[in-house]
Amino acid sequence: MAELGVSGVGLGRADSGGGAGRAGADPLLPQEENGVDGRAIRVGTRRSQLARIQTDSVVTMLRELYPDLHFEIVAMSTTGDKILDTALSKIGEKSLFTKELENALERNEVDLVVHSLKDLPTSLPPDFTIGAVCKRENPLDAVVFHPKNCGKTLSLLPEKSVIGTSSLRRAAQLKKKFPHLEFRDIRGNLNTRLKKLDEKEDFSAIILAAAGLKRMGWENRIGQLLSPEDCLYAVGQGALAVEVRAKDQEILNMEGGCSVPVAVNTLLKDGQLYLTGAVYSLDGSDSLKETMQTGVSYPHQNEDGPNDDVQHVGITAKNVPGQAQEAAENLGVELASLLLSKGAKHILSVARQLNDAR
Ligand code: DPM
Repeated sequence: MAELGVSGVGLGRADSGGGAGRAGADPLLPQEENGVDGRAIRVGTRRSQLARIQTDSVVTMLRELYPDLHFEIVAMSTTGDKILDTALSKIGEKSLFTKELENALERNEVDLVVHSLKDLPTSLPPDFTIGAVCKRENPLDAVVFHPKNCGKTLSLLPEKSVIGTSSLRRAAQLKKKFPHLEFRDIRGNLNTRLKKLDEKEDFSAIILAAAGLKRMGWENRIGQLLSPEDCLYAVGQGALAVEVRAKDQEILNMEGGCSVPVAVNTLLKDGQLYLTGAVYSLDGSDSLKETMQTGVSYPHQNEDGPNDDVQHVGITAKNVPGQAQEAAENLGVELASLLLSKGAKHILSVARQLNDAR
């Protein structure tokens, strides 16, 4: 899986005007030279401002990596955008925000689709795959307060204050932690929700992902960041994923090209985890490779499953105790530091420059 480093976010480019327009039909484009094998690369997105900002940030990175390719953004609405009067959890469709985009992928109307990773169902239909995941933003949930509650925290809000969220995950955890508060559904995109909060007296505060607020430029509205003890975030929250057709090798190759020549290998043997990491120059002549190991033996399996006191591991592997996960993660960090101390950064930046110049 390639990792794109998220950098600049821009709203520079207008979309193709709505619907699933085919970029190839644009008479102004030189048809032979505008893409992989002459293809224009069409990138599908939802229409909300947040979705557009997210998609634009990915397209900006792709344009930097592939200045000769032509990218076109195709915006469309999904069920989750259209049904605004029903609680999310009651609509009864898993792929609320992704289905229409996948349909367009299937019909070759778009070639890539940018999603929030957490909006993707746990397993994708077999015809699709994730080509890239971008560097994750802050994964935590955040509280945005009504202006009249500015400076407060959830625990300081008066008895029976109403908090807006349509996330069962958030409501369930926060009800337990803050029993003096009431929770009510609030739907619509981020702009709509913030408006509902600010311009009425219905809600004392709403809960949103810090990542979305940051991307919208509304970081200053975060009144309280919820620690994992208050509210565990959703799997994948804060990361963007690029979904592609599993059989579209040309696009998959392109996505692979976004990565840097970093390689790892892991071996689990006799309670020891061995991790080998390496970086390479483009022709492989210059390289750096190191192996480190750590003990991950778990003497007795905890009866109620793995303990989950590891807070910085975003994904919890089933049946692996927290200690072992933590050891594995620390090993990765230590290995990366070791490689960096030996000059990995230099090798990678030369490789990146040379690759950009090709
Ligand atoms: C999913 C949920 C929500 C979104 C449910 C959950 C929040 C719904 C709500 C699966 N998708 O998190 O428990 O608050 O009523 C969504 C947001 C982002 C991606 C907005 C948000 C942006 C952050 C990111 C909606 N999807 O969660 O505030 O990139 O993770």
